[in-house]
Amino acid sequence: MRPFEDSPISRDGKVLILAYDHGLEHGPVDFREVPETMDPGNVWDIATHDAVSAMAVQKGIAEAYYPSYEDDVNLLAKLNGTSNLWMGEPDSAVNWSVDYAAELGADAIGFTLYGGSNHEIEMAEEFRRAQEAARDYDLPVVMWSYPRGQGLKDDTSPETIAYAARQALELGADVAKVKYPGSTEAMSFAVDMAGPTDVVMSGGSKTSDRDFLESVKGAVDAGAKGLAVGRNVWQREEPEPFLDALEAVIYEETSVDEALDR
Ligand code: FBP
Repeated sequence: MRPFEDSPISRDGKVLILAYDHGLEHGPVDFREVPETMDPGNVWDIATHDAVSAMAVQKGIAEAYYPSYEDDVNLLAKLNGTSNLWMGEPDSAVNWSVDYAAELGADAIGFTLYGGSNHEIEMAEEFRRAQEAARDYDLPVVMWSYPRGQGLKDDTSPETIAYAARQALELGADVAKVKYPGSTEAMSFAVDMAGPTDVVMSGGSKTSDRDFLESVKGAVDAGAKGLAVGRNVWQREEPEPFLDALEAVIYEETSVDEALDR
């Protein structure tokens, strides 16, 4: 395990990963609200904010933009991903290898596992290959641990999220990125189930400043090490002041009111 205290994608043992793989995962709809975000360069600029400890992108965006940002932004190479045009059981194609990500200068590896999908077995085997290759390069591995698919009735119940966190530990991820299960108590259950694997909260669709900060605060109070977020940052007209507030809640552990007053 590679705890955040010793990780190139953390700041003081905490983390804020800015996710920007939505053009693949969701398509144009996510850029509709703030059309400037269609241009990856504008989001890389946002990632230079001090609060952001790494930027998670797919291969094409890394190839095209990382060379211009490598002095200011840590690269989290999101290896697998699938478009929303795919209508089958949840699955995710592996789009680049750990070797190639390392060659591009990646600081960490990201990989989605859809526990509960009909494709879970193949995805876990693909994760195994990526996780072991990442160990060769001493790159931390973040699992987007998202139970979904066939029989799953509630993909954010406390039991499901705790299971997702545990799956990340059992399969050798250093970090489990899980959806917020709705309360500090439920997130704390997930953190306990993850053991030595660090847990970070996944952002989700855009909500109000206060609602989102309350969830982040709930996760941090539960022992989560921070956040991996996309839409709740760059779908805001002014992401910088919101990153200031997130910085306060995550790294300084302030209250939500204090963070909003800044
Ligand atoms: P958000 O904060 O915008 O939810 O981004 C986090 C993330 O995991 C992205 O990396 C990914 O593109 C997206 O969520 C996938 O969302 P979902 O699978 O729930 O549609």
